[in-house]
Amino acid sequence: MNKKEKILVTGAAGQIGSELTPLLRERYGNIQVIASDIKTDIPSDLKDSGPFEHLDVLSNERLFEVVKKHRITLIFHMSAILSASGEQNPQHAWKVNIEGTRNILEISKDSEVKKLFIPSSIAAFGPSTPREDTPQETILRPNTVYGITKVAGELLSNYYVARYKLDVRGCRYPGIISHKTLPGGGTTDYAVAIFYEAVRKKTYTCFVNKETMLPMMYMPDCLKATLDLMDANFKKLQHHADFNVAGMSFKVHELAREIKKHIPDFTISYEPDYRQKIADTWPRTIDDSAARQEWGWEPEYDLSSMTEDMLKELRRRHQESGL
Ligand code: AKB
Repeated sequence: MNKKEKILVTGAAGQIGSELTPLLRERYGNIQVIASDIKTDIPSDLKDSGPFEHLDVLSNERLFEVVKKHRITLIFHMSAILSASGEQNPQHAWKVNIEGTRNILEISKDSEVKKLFIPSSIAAFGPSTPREDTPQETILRPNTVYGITKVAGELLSNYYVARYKLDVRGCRYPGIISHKTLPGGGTTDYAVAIFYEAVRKKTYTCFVNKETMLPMMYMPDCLKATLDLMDANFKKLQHHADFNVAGMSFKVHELAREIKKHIPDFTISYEPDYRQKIADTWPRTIDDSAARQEWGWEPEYDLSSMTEDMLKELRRRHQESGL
């Protein structure tokens, strides 16, 4: 990505957008990076550090206006409805994830936008997918509406690469663990909530059972994966919008044990709800050899280093201002 790019981030106030946007501003200059979100209560660090546009990706006119006004050349399309929220309102998830993504692709095809990042998710897999070391090329038959929209998003993005020569890239994010902005509406949210509650109350009631094991990634690795993939040489890519990427995998009781090393009186209990069924259809571990071979992907954090850093950051925030 070169320094002259004009970059639009959708969903900039979300879990990933709120950390990706400042990083892009640091790299490319504040003025070059336009943050956008459908939300109106935007944290001041995001709103005051560069341009901000209120944007609903379902409004084609508004999207067109923003892309034209700023002469956008590159888009990170981070807005989406996640798995658990998707099951609460499937029609809305379909609309935002399918129509929103199609709007972004269409506007890009007809404007100066040359390159896009459109994330997929481990939710693209389903109950008939092999759950251990889930291969890059495998069965994609998810049974959540979120997963269905992610498979469609991957296929549509790859279609725009082949048909319109748009440079669309994306990876299948695992659960993302971070301490700046809470995730909203995901099945993997327990792996973030557990840290907040451990610091706040030293106890957590988990909505999936103790044996649940899912692929996860710490935010610094998520940002690295996103930017490394965007920086990769297009000619070296055989895949485009559907890369498997792995960080770490752990069972919930293993995460609790790791937290206990730092907070010895931490306790956990389990009250599985509808999200258990979703988690049970997703991989336990991921084979990300295509990402490693095609663009040199390598994660830095494991369970122990992630836990240490999360607790350090959350304790600092807890002491400064509460969580
Ligand atoms: C979710 O749990 O829905 C997301 C995801 C894995 O895409 N975090």
